[in-house]
Amino acid sequence: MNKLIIFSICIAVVMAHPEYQQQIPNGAAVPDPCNPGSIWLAVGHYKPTQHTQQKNPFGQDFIASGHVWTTSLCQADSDGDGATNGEELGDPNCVWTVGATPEQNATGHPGICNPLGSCSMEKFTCGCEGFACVFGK
Ligand SMILES: [Ca+2]
Repeated sequence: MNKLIIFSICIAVVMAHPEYQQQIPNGAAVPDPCNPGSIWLAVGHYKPTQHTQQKNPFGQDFIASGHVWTTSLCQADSDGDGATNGEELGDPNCVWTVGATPEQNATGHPGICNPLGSCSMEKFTCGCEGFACVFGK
């Protein structure tokens, strides 16, 4: 039983859903707020390169929109830092469509408060694991 659980966790951890990167503007070029100059590949998750069970607020909103970049998802501020998802992902006018070149580069992470720790609603800290990402260490 434990081997099955560990196996399942391993499968979940290695998946970063690269197909979803193509569904949002600059999905493969979102800056990593924990490591300036690096890219956060798993944009809906709390780990930069890994699928995690706990989605960040943008990941939750992305699911709610059916994994589609809609005007309402673009205009939302999922992480509550004052910048819309579109502004952070380089689509400030919410005109991007799949396959198009975004108007601008991504300037922030839509699911992690910028600057880090400035949003009272989010308890994320760099390097957090599991539920610590949601509830704080
Ligand atoms: Ca935001």
